[in-house]
Amino acid sequence: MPPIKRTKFKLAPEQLLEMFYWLKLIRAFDERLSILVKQGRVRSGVYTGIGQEAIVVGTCFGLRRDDYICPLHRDLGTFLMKGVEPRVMMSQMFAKTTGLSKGRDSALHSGVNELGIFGNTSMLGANLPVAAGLALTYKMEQTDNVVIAYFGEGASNVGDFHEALNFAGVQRLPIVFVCENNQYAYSVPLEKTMAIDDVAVRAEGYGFDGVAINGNDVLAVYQSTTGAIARAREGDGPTLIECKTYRWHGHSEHDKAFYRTDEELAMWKSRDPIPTFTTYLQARHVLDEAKLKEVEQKVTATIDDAVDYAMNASDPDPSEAASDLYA
Ligand SMILES: Cc1ncc(C[n+]2csc(CCOP(=O)(O)OP(=O)(O)O)c2C)c(N)n1
Repeated sequence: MPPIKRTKFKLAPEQLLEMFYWLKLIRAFDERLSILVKQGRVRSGVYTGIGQEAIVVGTCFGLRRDDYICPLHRDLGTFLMKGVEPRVMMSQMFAKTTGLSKGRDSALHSGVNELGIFGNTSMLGANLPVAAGLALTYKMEQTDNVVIAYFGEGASNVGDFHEALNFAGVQRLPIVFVCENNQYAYSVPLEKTMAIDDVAVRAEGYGFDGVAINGNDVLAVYQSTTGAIARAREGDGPTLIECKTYRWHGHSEHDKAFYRTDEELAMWKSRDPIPTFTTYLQARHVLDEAKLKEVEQKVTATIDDAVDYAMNASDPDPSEAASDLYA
């Protein structure tokens, strides 16, 4: 695999703190959802990304509002970072009228055109050719926008993935493929689905660079994505970034994940992206006890407010089930 040139970047203290806020907010959002599922209060299927937040924050941080993302079932945090209000996102999980789809879908398939969020379908990998199509539009319209397309290592084994990468490579499309390699596709460990160690090497077969990085290091993710986005904006085509990570919970909140060991989970929890980044911020004197408390209070207040708002919002009226439909 050809080495991708190291991208230089500089983030101001306020930007580092903003990244920290997002990591904490996205973690808290998922943790609260997990509790609400156990209390039987959430109607949607819930697929938390706890442990994977550095990928969401590192990839979305350098995006513009008019860039497009094509998220996965596990990427609720990308919606928040792209500008969906926590209240609206929580309402979506409660299937309330104040949610993105006004209570009409299982929470994971809504998009927001104005914010550049594509509504994914359930079929694994199916978002990738659509993402390539969006990138083709940008190329044809000669804008400098980019698309970020997310997928799991499991999805990288389906045909759609290979077609999308091939097309993006041939057309030199402004797209960044982000693989969230969390070691399992549902209950299946990656060694049972792939005969290679790194998904990143697949990019070479389609004529562009792939890189495998520590997906639990928010700055490493940001660095790779910043370089990939800059190349895409300049017309230099796609990049594949494979972020090695781990999901702490089961595939979804109903999955107890008996297929993995406590030792394995403990090993990955010791690589939690948040304390690592906290230590870095403290060492750089960007974060002190008072600021940490401030961020934590803001996060808790935001989540409390979102849950209150969603729980008190109205349910959809069955008579409106067929409104807003178009062909
Ligand atoms: C084409 C297709 N096959 C199977 C499924 C059922 N399914 C949903 S999620 C999932 C596992 C996904 O694993 P991965 O792509 O690694 O993403 P992760 O959930 O680990 O983030 C499976 C098998 C599906 N939705 N679509």
